[in-house]
Amino acid sequence: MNPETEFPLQQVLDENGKLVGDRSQVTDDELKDFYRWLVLLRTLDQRAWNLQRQGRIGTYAPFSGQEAAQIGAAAALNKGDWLCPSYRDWGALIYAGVPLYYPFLNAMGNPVSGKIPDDVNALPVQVVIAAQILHSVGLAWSSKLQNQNRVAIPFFGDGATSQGDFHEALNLAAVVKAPVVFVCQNNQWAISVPISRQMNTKTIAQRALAYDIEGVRVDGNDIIAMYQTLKQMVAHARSGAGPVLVEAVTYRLGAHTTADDPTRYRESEEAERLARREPISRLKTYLQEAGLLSEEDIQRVDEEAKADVEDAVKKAEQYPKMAPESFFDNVYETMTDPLKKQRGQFQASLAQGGVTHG
Ligand SMILES: Cc1ncc(C[n+]2csc(CCOP(=O)(O)OP(=O)(O)O)c2C)c(N)n1
Ligand SMILES: [Mg+2]
Repeated sequence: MNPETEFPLQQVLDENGKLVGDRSQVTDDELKDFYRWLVLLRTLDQRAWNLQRQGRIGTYAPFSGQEAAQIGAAAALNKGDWLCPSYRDWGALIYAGVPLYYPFLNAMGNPVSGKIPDDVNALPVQVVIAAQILHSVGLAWSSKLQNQNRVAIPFFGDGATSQGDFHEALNLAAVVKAPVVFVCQNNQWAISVPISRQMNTKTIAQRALAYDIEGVRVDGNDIIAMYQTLKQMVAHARSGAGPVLVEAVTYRLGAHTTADDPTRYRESEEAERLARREPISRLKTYLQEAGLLSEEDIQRVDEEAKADVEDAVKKAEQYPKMAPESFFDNVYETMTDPLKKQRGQFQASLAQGGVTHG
């Protein structure tokens, strides 16, 4: 088996913004809307990085470069379908209807950022690598048993495919034909570990063979390929034909988190070469050359994105701060005695000024 011919990279828009495939399943208006979303999310992500550097938020995991993979997949779902994100998937969550200020609130340690609006079917962001992949199978399987016809998409990274949870989830979903579209964003790195040291297979998509399910490899920086392929794969899962494994090939443009320095383990040659494949510039070039995006449009989209993000920063910063002792409150439904004792001790140390608010 040659994985590169069995699982060829699906691409419609190449890295220079040239159309190299069929785009009949996406309208001009949808593409213009995708451009607006890509810019909004990039603006948000860069603002979050700066806020952390200014000491206004805590640790944050940037997703610049991965916006198309997230939006393309989220856009292929229907209202009522499930999203099961990792810590790097704010793009998908916001596209699905989670407020723009949630990532900031999350990086301020405020658990309200885990309270998903009632009209959005999504789980809070998961930090335990690969855990949400199992949860997505449970959600999809229960939806199938209740004839709700809901598809679930778990988002996870290349590193997550080395966890047992990933394999258990694919196996179970294949056995019960749960309507799950597993979306792996292969951003080439798991913190400082490159995929070459993480797996023996040439592709992630080929792992679908082991579970006898559909597998597909997509250029995750090409929003047209992502959206069109995901539409097909979501329809496949919804039809009862079984789950799908999608490998979205992308690149983490920045650091793993604000606590990381990728220059210590990544060649600048690689970073510069792969940055040229990022999703926004190619869509922008295509739209401009097709006469669908003027200079005024570009400026307006930029300005609106900045204004929306500033509004989100304000909302997050005006949000009532959490009391530090509230850390203890959401661990169990009913607080255990040892936890009550620890909470009391903690409050006492706060009163003595041992720990400061903020
Ligand atoms: C079960 C578990 N093991 C280890 C970690 C520490 N950890 C946090 S992020 C990460 C790398 C994940 O890489 P990948 O799945 O490729 O996702 P990416 O961060 O690239 O989006 C690891 C090992 C964790 N959070 N959970
Ligand atoms: Mg990764």
